[in-house]
Amino acid sequence: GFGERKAKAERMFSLMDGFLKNDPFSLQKDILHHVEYTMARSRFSFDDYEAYQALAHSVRDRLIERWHDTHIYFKKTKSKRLYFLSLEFLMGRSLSNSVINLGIQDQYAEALNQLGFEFEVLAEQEGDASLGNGGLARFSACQMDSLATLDYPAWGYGLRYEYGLFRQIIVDGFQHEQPDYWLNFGNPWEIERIHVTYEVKFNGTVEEVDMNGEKLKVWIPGETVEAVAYDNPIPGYGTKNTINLRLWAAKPSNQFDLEAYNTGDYINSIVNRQNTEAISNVLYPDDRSHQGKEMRLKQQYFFVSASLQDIIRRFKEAHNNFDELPEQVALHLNDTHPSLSIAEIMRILVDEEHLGWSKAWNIVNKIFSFTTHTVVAEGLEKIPVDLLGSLLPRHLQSIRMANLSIVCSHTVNGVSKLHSNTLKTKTFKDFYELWPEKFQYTTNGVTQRRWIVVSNPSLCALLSKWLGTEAWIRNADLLTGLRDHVDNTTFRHEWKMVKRLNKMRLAEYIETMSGVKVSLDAMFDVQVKRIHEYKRQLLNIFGIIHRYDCLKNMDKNDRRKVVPRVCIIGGKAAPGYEIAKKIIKLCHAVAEKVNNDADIGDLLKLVFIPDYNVSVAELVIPGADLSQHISTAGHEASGTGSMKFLMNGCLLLATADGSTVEIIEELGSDNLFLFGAKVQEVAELREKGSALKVPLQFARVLRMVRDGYFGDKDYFQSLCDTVEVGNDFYLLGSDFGSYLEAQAAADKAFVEPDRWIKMSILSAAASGRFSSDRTIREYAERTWKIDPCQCPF
Ligand code: Z15
Repeated sequence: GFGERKAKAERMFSLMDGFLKNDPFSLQKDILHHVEYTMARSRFSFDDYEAYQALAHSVRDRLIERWHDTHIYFKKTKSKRLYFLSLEFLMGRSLSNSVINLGIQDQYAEALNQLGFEFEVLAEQEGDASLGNGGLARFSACQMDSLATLDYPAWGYGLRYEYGLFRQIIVDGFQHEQPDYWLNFGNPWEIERIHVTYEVKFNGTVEEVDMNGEKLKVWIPGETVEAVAYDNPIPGYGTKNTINLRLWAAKPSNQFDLEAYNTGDYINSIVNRQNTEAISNVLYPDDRSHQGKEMRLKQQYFFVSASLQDIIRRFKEAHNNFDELPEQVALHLNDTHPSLSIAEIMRILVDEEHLGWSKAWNIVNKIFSFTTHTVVAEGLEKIPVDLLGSLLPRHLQSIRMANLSIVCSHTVNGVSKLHSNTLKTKTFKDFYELWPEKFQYTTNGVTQRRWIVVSNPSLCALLSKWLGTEAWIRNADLLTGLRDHVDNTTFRHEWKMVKRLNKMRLAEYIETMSGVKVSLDAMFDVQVKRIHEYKRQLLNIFGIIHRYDCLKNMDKNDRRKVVPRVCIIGGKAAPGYEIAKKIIKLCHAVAEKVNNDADIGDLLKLVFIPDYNVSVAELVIPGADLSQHISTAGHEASGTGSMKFLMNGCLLLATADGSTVEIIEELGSDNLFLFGAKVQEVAELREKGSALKVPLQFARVLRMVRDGYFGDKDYFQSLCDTVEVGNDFYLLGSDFGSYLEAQAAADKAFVEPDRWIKMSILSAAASGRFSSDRTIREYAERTWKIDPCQCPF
């Protein structure tokens, strides 16, 4: 009875000694407890890595408490939930972020000091969780942070790849890919749910069976795989709410292949069982186009099926009428990758819940929203009919993933204003004419918790000091308050010192990574992002070659007026993307020449930062003076890197593409360096073909590369072909002149430190709108129709 249960609950609570305490002494006790009993190391002898693990486990315990309470509360209040479905999440490291969001950073620092450790040193022991490729995946991670912080009852669903995005190593200037077996040393941030499992079916046939006179379609699968849940708590900042990111791993199913056993083929049947685990083994490393890959389709369906079974089970625990589904559940498709969800939920409602097609269809039409992150129609996923037909015989109805998503979603979101216009007028023009009301846009954002508080502690302190509050950490709009102090010389001096400190951190990293010594007085000019032709890293490198060429031809007197530059480039190329790999090699070839030219010295350095990932970004972005976002107009759907640089007081050199257009609206075009063709000019320029005007300097740089000035003459010819007049799809040649002008304008501004710092402050002050908190609030109110639900303390 009730009394018995209450007594039991009280006893449990007293055994737990209440909830975990966060004073430094309790933290120390817990850390040592984990050294001894979790790590099974002696408390008298453990190294930094073991200390990190024990520390992480003590944080995990605290996360689990809040995560439990949050979910009990969500359940109790029966609030409508958002399920965010994404095949990629780039979470990066968790330790600092968790401790900051839990609000116990200082206590931990003190606890560790007394044990003879430094928090920052232990934090460096953590590897990145790289379960994604680029912008889309990091944007998913930022959105999870904002969903938790804003108290939305949300769940993330994804795949627990055993191999994350490859590690990039550079050998002789060439990219090599190494497997990222990230779970090798254990992962304290996940909770294995051995009892949360679902069977996922593949292949086989569809048969019609007669059920009491009614003909039913039944899928007889050829193969069954088990999905096991791994939960990753996501803590909000300044709230108790801690939401869940549930990632699925594939395990062999317990449905034995009886036939194989009976025929005595025991060993082979075990080997076959093991093969099923391969489904969640590896993340596909292209951040576009996975056309026609069977394993990729298997991953997508495995993910979708497990997630939906879980979602429907949870719904049915509290409801018995599917008409209530749209009031209780919002399903968000992050790009087309999870769009099989639509066909799968129809299958569940029709085949398993027997709702009938039209009733099911009506429900399904009210629950999905879809965000597309791409511009070009060719980038959209298509699945060959025969592949889908054999793998999922009951789902074969539509195979253009975007079409499926648009038809069945109530909202189709673009990721910036410009992107949305492209969707309406080009990519999905026909659909837009049919259903104009479906098409919306919600401009991307990034979380200031990760991109200022975690990655730039000195700027964080400075902001709080001058704004007189820490409230900007939950409300980035308050950053506009920095404008009030822009004329204050003390403030400007402190701002400059913060930038210098971060440049120092970065310079040290560069020296250890590449052996190149850089001057802190130089302008740090950074372009870090995936390598793509449309992002035009080649334009940047050509600009550097031009700069080098000018320096070589300059007399000593003129050289004294030149602003020294450290050009920093970083990013991964998809393993099969030949041209992108050649761009990386060219960057190294130019660096080799320039950096070893004693005559040039500190006036110009070029460094390639290998293995660009979230934790490297945390180091690089705060240390940048200038950053480049130079895609051909109309090709970058949004771009989120620019927002991180903006927040960190870094000036932008950019084209009017994606989110830059909106950054200009906030910042004013005087406070950044804008260049290049506008989106409406691009088509016309392309039509000109070989009649297109290209500056002489461009032709000269191209000639230098072709003639072998940087070595590897033959290897670079095909790269040069891609930008030859008449073939220059991304318009490097025609934008080169205005690119050089923008670079000259940046040089000019840099020699007026006061002006530069003002621009830097105004950049950070304009970044509030690009917080993912704003993005998430817009989605929640307009698209998902969900309300905050704060778990009381
Ligand atoms: C990806 O990272 C993006 C788009 C895609 O279609 C795929 Cl498959 C991967 C990026 C966009 O290129 C970028 O402009 C945008 O900011 C980001 O998604 C987040 O929306």
